[in-house]
Amino acid sequence: MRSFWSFSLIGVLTLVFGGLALMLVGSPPASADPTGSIAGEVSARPAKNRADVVVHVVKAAGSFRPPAQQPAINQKAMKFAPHVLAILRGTTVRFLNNDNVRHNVFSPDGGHYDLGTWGQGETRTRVFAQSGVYRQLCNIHPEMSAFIVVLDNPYFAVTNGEGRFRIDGVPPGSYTLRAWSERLREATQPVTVTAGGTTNIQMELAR
Ligand SMILES: [Cu+2]
Repeated sequence: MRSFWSFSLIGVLTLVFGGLALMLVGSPPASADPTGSIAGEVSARPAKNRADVVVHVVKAAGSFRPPAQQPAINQKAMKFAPHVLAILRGTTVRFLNNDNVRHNVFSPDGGHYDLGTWGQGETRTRVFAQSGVYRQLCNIHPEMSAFIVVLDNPYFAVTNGEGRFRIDGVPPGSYTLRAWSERLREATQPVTVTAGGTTNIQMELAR
């Protein structure tokens, strides 16, 4: 019995003083995230216009490298997918034909380019060195279209079907956020990003 009580006493004392010590010292510093996030929702009517909106930071300091992983635009089931692709300036985009018909890719933008016409399983690439909006069209199937939005910094996102977006890894600071849509007038909004925080944004787009 005696050993039981002394054992318990030591246990209780350890807990009490251990707890006190932790309270005094505080929790160990977590590796603080030096960047923040911007998240939110774009509203528009009709609801389908909430999707495929490019939300991006207009101007940010720094020099940025294109991603090692090259994004792709697929031509599949007679459609470009994704319909809207946002990329950092300097990024190489791969164009894939996944249909058993031949497709072409050309654009009237960027001084007009034509990547040619090719068959199933083949790929072409293009480097987008200048920022801007580039329509992607197919001269065989006039109903096909897509957009590549080339941006000066990597702080961008494309909204999902509900109009939601999230941009992570943004250095703290005050910025202008812009929303670009194929069909609606662009909108801008000031935004402040804090380290470790998420700034919530609501944007409304109109025609
Ligand atoms: Cu086509």
